[in-house]
Amino acid sequence: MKKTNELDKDVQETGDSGLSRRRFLGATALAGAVGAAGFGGAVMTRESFAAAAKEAQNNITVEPGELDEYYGFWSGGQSGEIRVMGVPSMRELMRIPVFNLDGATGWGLTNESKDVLGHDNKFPNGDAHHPHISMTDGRYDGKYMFINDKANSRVARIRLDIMKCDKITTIPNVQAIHGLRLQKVPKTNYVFCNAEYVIPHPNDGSDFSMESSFTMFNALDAETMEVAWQVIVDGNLDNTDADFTGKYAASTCYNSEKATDLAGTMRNDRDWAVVFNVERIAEAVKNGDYKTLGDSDVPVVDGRGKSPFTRYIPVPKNPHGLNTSPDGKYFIANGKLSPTCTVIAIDRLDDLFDDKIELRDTVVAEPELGLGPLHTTFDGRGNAYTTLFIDSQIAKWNVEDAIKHYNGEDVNYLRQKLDVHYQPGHNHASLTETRDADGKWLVVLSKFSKDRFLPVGPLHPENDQLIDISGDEMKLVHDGPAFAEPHDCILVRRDQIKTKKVYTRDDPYFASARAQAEEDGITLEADNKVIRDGNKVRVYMTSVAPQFGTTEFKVKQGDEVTVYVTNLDTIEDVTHGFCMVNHGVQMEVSPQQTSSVTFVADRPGVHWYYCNWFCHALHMEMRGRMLVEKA
Ligand code: K7E
Ligand code: CUA
Ligand code: CA
Repeated sequence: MKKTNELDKDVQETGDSGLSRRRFLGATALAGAVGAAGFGGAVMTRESFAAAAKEAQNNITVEPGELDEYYGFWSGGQSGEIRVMGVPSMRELMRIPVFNLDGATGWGLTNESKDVLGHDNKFPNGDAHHPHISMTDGRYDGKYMFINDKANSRVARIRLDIMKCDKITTIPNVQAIHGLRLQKVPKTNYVFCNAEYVIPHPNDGSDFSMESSFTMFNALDAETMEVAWQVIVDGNLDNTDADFTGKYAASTCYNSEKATDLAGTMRNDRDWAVVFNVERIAEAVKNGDYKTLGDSDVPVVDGRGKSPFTRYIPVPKNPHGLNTSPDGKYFIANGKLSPTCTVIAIDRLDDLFDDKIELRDTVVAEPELGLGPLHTTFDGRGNAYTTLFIDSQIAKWNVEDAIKHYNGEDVNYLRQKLDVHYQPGHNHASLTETRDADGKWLVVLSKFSKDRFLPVGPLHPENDQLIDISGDEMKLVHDGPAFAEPHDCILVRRDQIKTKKVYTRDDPYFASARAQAEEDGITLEADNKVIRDGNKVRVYMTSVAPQFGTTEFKVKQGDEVTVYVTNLDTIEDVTHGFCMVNHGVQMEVSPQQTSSVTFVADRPGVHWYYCNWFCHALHMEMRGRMLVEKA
């Protein structure tokens, strides 16, 4: 086995003209390469990385009491959550439960979270991949974050002022929402998301054939979180991104074969980058030129074959990531089973849709970069950074030079390759998906960490690596272990996020508690009262450190009890909790917040409740008793 840097020379020498043996990979080659190249020939030593880190231009040390320059938002993968990081310190600042259950905050237990998740939600899991923040004119506006759930075909929205999830929508008639990106211009009106798997329509067990199967590209209204429209496509859909005109979005398709088996998905040497004409789709929907599927009333247009809505640009091979350059010029499809990325000129798409040029005429470069290109990110200075999953490297390359090379000029577009540890999936440079791409930091989310951390049993953490890209050379400066499984992350300047430090009492997050209180004649901010309503009992209490407003209440065995706690503390950081011992009930009540939780008092006797968020020197004493009379 050659060292990876020798192989890179092969790639450069072979260029675009000849098909090297590495040009296309079959399943066997892929598996072999992960085993050998991936885990074998590290070029830099641990010491040389340490030395490079010391020379990095950007200071990664954030002293105690100092604040990070960037927020990082990490998806939690199959953990179903979002993590808020500080960059460059790589400190985890917060977790935002979304599709998962979270006992600390009571997410999935409280009525407020059930208002979002659905009171009949059956799913305790999620698979969150792609967090993205709303934009105005191609710049983060700090209002919302959106994230997909591949596991249960949902899309969630997070309010960034309180960093809580406030809406979740299930996408109808599809399976597995994967790629998710936002309209950038004029602002994020649409959330674009790909459904990955093809399923029969109707999927009611009457027909399992591929002929009646398809998947769809979906757009949600970012404000209402209703599904605005769906587009039926050929093949399947993987990742997506939008352009900087507001007109186009594009998605990768790795299964143009519509195969149900692994070998079948690799039959074609080229699959597609599917371009969506958002303008035309929206126009057709506005004109009532659509159909609906099954019980859903979401407008559906047919983008299969030669339609006005889509174009299928052939790109090699089982492509994965789809990334828009921050100058707005290019869509880049990452080859995965081909060592190439395909650069598509966005300013040629008008002509493509008007049938003035051929599909491949939109391709302006197809640089060979190395094995297993998955995702590409940008520094705003014309350079692109592509993860090479199999080579365990980041390839830094210059887009305009790659275009010159494609046009036959003798230029080297590759700038540098840096080893990462190991098997990188996504990478993301600071502000790279916006006009503000500033080329300071690059985060690489490595899927394997094997020898980088103290061993913790057979399940290993991921390795999130931080790279200084501000100079000519990439410099690895930090390893950060992460639990399953950040697929993607974004970096946002800290001044672009404005959060509340305490809730305001009119916050819609607890609107349903307020509505119930009004119906019961209760003032949440003052009253400590028990309301009986048949076998439903509503206990309203306030909290001020270190006391609950109600320290004892009496119910009957079998009563359905709802406890509302309103935290009257106004001081930043004085969060209380409410836990009913032996009842599986626990929740967060932050300053000026109302939280509520419902449970059945199924056992007679004395049941203590307590504050489970350390709030005061007398926090242990912040408690009370529920007295349950025998039925
Ligand atoms: Cu893991 Cu963006 Cu879901 Cu690539 S995706 S790695
Ligand atoms: Cu209130 Cu602890
Ligand atoms: Ca394929």
